[in-house]
Amino acid sequence: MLNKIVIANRGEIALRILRACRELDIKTVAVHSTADADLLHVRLADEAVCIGPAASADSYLSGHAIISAAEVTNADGIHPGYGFLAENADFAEQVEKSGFVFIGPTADVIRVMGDKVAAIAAMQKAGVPTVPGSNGPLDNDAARSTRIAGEIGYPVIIKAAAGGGGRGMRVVEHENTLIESIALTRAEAKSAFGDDTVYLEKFLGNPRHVEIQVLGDGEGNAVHLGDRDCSLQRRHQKVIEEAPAPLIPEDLRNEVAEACVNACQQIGYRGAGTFEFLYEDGAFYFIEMNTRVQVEHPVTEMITGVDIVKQQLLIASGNGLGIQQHNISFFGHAIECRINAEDPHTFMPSPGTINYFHAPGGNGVRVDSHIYSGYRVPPHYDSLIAKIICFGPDRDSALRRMSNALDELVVSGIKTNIELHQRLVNDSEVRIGGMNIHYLEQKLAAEAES
Ligand code: MV4
Repeated sequence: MLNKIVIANRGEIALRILRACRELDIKTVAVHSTADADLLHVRLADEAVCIGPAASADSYLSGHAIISAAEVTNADGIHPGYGFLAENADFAEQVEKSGFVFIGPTADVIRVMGDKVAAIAAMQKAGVPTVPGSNGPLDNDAARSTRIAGEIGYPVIIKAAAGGGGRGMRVVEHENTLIESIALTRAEAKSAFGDDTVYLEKFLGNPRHVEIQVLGDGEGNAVHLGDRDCSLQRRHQKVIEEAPAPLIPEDLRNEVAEACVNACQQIGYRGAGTFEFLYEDGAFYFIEMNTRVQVEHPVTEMITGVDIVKQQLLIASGNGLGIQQHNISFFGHAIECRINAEDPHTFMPSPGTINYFHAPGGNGVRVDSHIYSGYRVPPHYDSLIAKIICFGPDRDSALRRMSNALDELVVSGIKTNIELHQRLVNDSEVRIGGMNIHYLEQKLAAEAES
């Protein structure tokens, strides 16, 4: 069993990891920037090490500083959380080469999934449904690219192999702009990622974002924890997530989840992972795999009772999965609202001091947050300050609980998106469920019109 780990992250997820460690009697080392000395998990951790100045590049993204902190505190593992170095294969490799356990997949697997072309190829091989596309990189043969796009049919989308999460993509509506679009996407990919590999897919116009959560032990055993719908997003930032994804035929849901499990078994996947799909007209299309814990993991925890972060720690300790698919059952519905410190009109981050914080509570209400009355939200990082997660026996009860929880929630002194969440959970379309990835942006645009 891991004895002591470094929590290489900040905010709510650092606290979430610390809590899981407490349950498993794993000692904790908080590593933090100078701007984060007053974070809740820094106070609660067994040890704390300042690893650099406020700028992420000099602290949370400094692999050397984090590994040094593991060395001086005699830790045996490093949990990367999400963001920062969580999906950096070189970091994972350095961690393991330095003799520490990286709490996540092997560096090789992270590297494959970071290359979207390689990830898609691996999934196709394992029988996971993918988007019709070039099935490999585009070369500089214009005639070949034109033929591929023509066969797939317009519109198509050009994506950077090193991109993901919405970075480095371009939609092409017609053959007459294909070649210049490939060149532009290639140039942008080269400067953004240092890799100009691009590929092509059929562009799906109105899909939903549905993802499947998996756990693997790295030895060929894997389970799935069902799906989540994360379609309510703005500029690639998820706003509300829920589990299970509404209005999907049960047989299809199970079929795709089982394909993901197969893929994990085939690649010997270790740790928690998320298969991202687009879902349109009753079909699933794999687009990317995330090799880390996700912000939205609590909705899955609430409908399965499985503690995903605890599972990550158990797997990293070499204890295997401890659960088999037949032990996992799904009950009820859960919804998560991401509370951000942001301007409700411009969506610009709105850091500052929270003079008063009151968390909602009650049956089926979970609050994952590092904030407290008097806490100052620093301007240097992500604006996520709390996640409110509500569970109910069905979707409607979960939504009603969320509306009540949002009424109880008080965050004063800074601007937040609480009011946006209130409007959303009471929106008639949201109440029906199954919105596509454009719904929120379209609703905001319509509200701005009137
Ligand atoms: C797509 C797509 C439509 N067709 N791929 C954006 C983020 C990255 N994970 C993949 N993305 C998309 N890929 C094809 N073939 C539309 C998007 C997309 C999107 C996907 C999920 C959630 C929100 C999105 C918002 C805009 C575009």
